[in-house]
Formats: sequence, C-alpha cells, structure tokens
Amino acid sequence: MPGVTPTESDTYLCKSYRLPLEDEAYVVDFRPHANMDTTHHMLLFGCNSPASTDDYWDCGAGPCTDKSSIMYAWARNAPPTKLPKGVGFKVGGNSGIKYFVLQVHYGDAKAFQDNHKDCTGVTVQITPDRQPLIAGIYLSMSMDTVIPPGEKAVYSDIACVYEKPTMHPFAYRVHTHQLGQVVSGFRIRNGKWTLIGRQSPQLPQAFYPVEEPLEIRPGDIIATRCLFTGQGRTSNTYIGGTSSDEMCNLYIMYYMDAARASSYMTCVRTGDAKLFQDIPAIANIPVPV
Ligand code: IYT
Ligand code: CU
Ligand code: CU
Repeated sequence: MPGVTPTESDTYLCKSYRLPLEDEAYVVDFRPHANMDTTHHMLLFGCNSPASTDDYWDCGAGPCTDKSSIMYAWARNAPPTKLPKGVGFKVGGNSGIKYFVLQVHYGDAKAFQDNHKDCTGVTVQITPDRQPLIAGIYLSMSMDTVIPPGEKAVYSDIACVYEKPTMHPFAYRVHTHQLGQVVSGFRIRNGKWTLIGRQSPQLPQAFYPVEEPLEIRPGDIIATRCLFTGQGRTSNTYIGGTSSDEMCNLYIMYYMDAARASSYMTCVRTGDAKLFQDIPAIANIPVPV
C-alpha cells in the first residue's frame, strides 16, 4: 500500500502493479509485510484488468473487472503457507496475468487515530526460469444457496467431475460470511469420499495446508459442502457481495506437471442430492471456534 490512512473500520483498499516484464515468468515465493494491529487480512490476485488505475482505491466490489485469481492470502493469527519447491504460479506471457492486485482489509480504524501512513504489502519473488510444476487454484462456489431465517442447519452442496490433468492439492482456503459454520471439500473416487480439507470460515481465512496429501485424477469428483445456520436472521439470506449476504467458497491450491498445466478452474454446479447422501458426517459438524 502506498502509505494509506483508512478513516473507517472495515475498509477494503486495493493497489495494482503491472508486471515488470512482458514475458512469461514464475512466482515462486511470497513474503508478507503486515501488522496484526491494523490489517485484518490481505489477498493477492492476478488478472489482466484491475478495477481501477488510481494509485489505490476502495475495492469492496472486487479487485479486477475480468476474471481474477487468488495467489496468496495473509490473515491475522494464521501461519502463511509456502509454495513447495519447484512450484510456481505462471504470470506474464499468455498466462492472462499482466497485473498483481493487492487487497487489504483494514480492521478497526482506531489503529489510525494517530493518522500514520500504512504500507502493508507482500514481496513477490519472480523468476524467468521455467518451473517443473505449475501452481493453480480450483474454486468451488455456490450461486443458488438460500438460507431461510431461523433454520438451524442449511447445506450448500457443490460438485463437479474433474476432467483436467492430475493435480496435487497442497493448500486450501474457505470463505463464507457470518452464517458459515464449516466448509468441507472431498474427492470422490469410485464412491469413496476422501477429505481434502475442512475448516471453519470464522477462523482466519488463510490457506491452510492439506493434512494428508492426495491427488485428483480425471474422472474423480470434487465435492464441497458449506454448513450454514439461519439462526438470528429474520428474512432469507442469499448469495451476494455484502456482509449480510452469504458466500460458499472453497479454494484448492494445487500443483500440476508444467507440461500440461491448467491454472484456474471453477466449479459452480449444485451437487446432486443423491450423491451427497453419502457425505461423511464430519461435514455436518460445526468446527468450534
Ligand atoms: C459470489 C462468490 O462466491 N464470490 C466469491 C468467489 C469468487 C472469487 C473470485 C468469485 C469470483 C471471482 O473472480 I477471485 I466470479 C468471492 O468474492 N470471494 C471473496 C473474494 O472477493 C475473493 C473471498 O474472500 O474469497
Ligand atoms: Cu479481513
Ligand atoms: Cu464473500
């Protein structure tokens, strides 16, 4: 951030950086510079067209006008996940990424009562050297969830058949707003459900390591369930951008053989009720926070 002083709490500010070179390059490491007293969380996106060309701007509505992808997340009290050796995010060239956009969520504005200027950010290490493994993000998200008021447990189920080359998930991040209790992601192979990751969205929304590494092959199904509660609400809650709306997101960060890599994938398909009859019970148990 270029020395900013937020005046209101819960401000989202963005800053874009054009890549220093046109050619293909690889992001191999991130080093955060953030202070828990001022920054609630920060995300780094890659995209082709930032939402603004200003020095910095208020970006509650999103960082880019085209498809953006998360490459890095820092959240208060969560250990940041490192890229494994030999793994890089492809940027520049024909990757669809000309810009980095940093989004910082500033928490309590009281931290800025002294009017100091904030330079929260992340150092990105880039190399022109080809990496043997390419990092990417697989995003599962719901578009049609409705949470009735007062309802104790509401499920949002998402599932897609995976058709791309074999991927190796190594970290995951969950995202909902206030009503999310737990988000769980599974691989289904021959009817057998294997956990990729399960986390409370009320904990810091960082990338957490995949505890038991697994691979996802063409023909496997990636299935996600978000558990919500409608308790405390007096009307329906829908998917949307404000903090009184909801979202159901699971981001899987993976690496793939560079020769056949596919960097960004999205699954928005509502899961079949019959398929989800077999979901492990752990997906229905809120994570205590
Ligand atoms: C409607 C919804 O679920 N939006 C999510 C996921 C999302 C992320 C990106 C959707 C699109 C994107 O291009 I990147 I289309 C969402 O906005 N998630 C927020 C961030 O804004 C990234 C989050 O914190 O996960
Ligand atoms: Cu935040
Ligand atoms: Cu959201």
